[in-house]
Amino acid sequence: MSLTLYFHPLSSYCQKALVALYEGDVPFERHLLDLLDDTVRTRFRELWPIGKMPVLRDDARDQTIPEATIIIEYLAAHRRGCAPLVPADPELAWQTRLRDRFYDLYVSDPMQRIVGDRLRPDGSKDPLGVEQAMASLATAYGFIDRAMSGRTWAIGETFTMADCAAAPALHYANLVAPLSAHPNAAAYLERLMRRPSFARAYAEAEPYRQMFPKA
Ligand SMILES: N[C@@H](CCC(=O)N[C@@H](CS)C(=O)NCC(=O)O)C(=O)O
Repeated sequence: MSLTLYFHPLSSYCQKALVALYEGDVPFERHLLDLLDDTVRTRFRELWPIGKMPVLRDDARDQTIPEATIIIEYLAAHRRGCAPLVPADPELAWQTRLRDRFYDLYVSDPMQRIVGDRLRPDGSKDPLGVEQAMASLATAYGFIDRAMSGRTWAIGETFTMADCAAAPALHYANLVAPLSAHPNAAAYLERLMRRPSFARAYAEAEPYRQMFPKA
């Protein structure tokens, strides 16, 4: 399998895919994208017209795989010996997928809306949108705090695709809306930060960290 990941180290969804690749010790080539560059953006859209990263290219199977979740599902399906990030047990599999969706839709999405607003020029800000995103995060934090009581990882003792989603989502969300009032969620984030796969993705983002917009 000859794999290339189109990504940027600071991107939360790219970190989600990186965590899965590192968990499975999967060899791959890196294609770093600077989407602020018009030429790079145009060429990337030839690969994936939606223009969002990460995208995995599998030359051996002539497949282009967008969407972090689908990249992880693809690795689980086609990469023998890869860590079982999507459990074979159907009961655990739907629970994994539910939590994966949860972290994307109810943590990453509002977090991105808040961060995105910081990048808008004065006069184009959306305070109501930010307020609504903050409220969504507060609801999600309450759910996570209850769900993580007595649990190590999102679905129990096994690290899965849901934890790949949770690690960057919670890390960035915690920067815009601290988890301090949610001790189980905060402790979960600490465990995620210590997980070698995410610690590696996090360290690789270090040279770009100053690009993250401050409040
Ligand atoms: N649904 C996509 C979301 C990916 C996404 O939002 N990627 C962001 C970076 S974290 C991106 O490519 N932003 C650039 C853009 O929207 O132009 C996934 O799960 O992979």
